[in-house]
Amino acid sequence: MGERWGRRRGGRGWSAEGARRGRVGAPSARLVLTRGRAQPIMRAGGYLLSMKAKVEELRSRGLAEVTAAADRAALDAVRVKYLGKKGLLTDLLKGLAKLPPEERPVVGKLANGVKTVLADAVAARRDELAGAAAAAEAIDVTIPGIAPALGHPHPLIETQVRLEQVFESLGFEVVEGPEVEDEYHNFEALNTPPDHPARDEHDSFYLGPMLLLRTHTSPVQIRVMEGRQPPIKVVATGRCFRRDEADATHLPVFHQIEGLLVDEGINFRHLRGILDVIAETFGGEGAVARVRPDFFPFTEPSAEFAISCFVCGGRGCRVCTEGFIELGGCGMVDPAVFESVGYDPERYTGFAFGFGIERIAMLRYGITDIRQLYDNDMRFLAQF
Ligand code: 2NL
Repeated sequence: MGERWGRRRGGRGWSAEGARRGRVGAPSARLVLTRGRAQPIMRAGGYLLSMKAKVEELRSRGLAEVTAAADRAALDAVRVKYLGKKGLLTDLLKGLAKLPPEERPVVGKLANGVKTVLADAVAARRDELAGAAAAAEAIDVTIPGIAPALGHPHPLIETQVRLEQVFESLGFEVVEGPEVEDEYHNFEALNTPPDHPARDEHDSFYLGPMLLLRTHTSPVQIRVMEGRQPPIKVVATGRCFRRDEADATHLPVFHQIEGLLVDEGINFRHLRGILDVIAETFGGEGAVARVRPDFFPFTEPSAEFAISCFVCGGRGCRVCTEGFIELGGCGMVDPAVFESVGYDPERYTGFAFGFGIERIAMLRYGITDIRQLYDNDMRFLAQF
């Protein structure tokens, strides 16, 4: 602003500083006194000064209003107000006619400069507002995401799938069957006579005179044998139902996994071999199966089987009974069962075994109450 704008007929130049001080119109007394033709200079100089002051004021007010414009509409109003056809700067330029001709270029140049400055400021503010609007709409990819609560398989089903994988790796095919069964497939074909306690209404869920919820997965094996000839090597898994009072180790609903292998020349040692593999799967290398005599209507001989404890390795601990964990039952398929499915019991022999999946899941995860597997309490299930 220290720049000189122009000179008046051999007189002293007007500094910007002087112009600003003379905003209200009157030049300083000193100036008046030092000039010979006081009056005309006063008039012309006063008008020039006031014009310069006006331009300067328009500049500073205009800039302030541009900066204050909060949106495009407000900014446009400011632009029209100052730079429009009937705007303040245009008005002022029209007033140039009142100036002596030699002074017009000074104020004209000044006014045009302010016009440019304001136009530039409007453009800059427009960009700024556009940028702000874009930023407000833009997606901030650096904001941390909200992780959706992902589920996972229920520990019981996960255990079932793991068991199925173990048996698939041993060459067994996984099969399924209906949960609603007829008495024939659930009992009769399995050599279970009508006076057997399991067939009592108090022990099974009957849906009709001959229809019930399956009490084990064995009827699935019957259906497989009805449909094809040996060799048979399958495992049936699924939900079974018995009229049990619920407690820490019993529920009216439970899951079973049951294996069946039928071919010529199959004997009890083949069964023992598979049971040892099951023991090693849970207990690691060196773990063994133990079999003790038992009774099932559909196997002869029958046995209960246990595996050496995978916690203490057989020395005895809280989890096991004298170093062994009792798992389920097994045996050689009773010839009467083969007869009911049309297999020649003279030609074919086979073994079967079955155990509860809940028990395996409880051992696996240290669950002490079977009911927790059915409560569907997310605080419990989310742990697995
Ligand atoms: C147990 C015992 C067992 C079987 C299931 C079976 C099936 C057919 C023929 C002969 Cl088709 N047997 N299955 C045999 C012995 C025991 O399950 O305690 N399960 C939880």
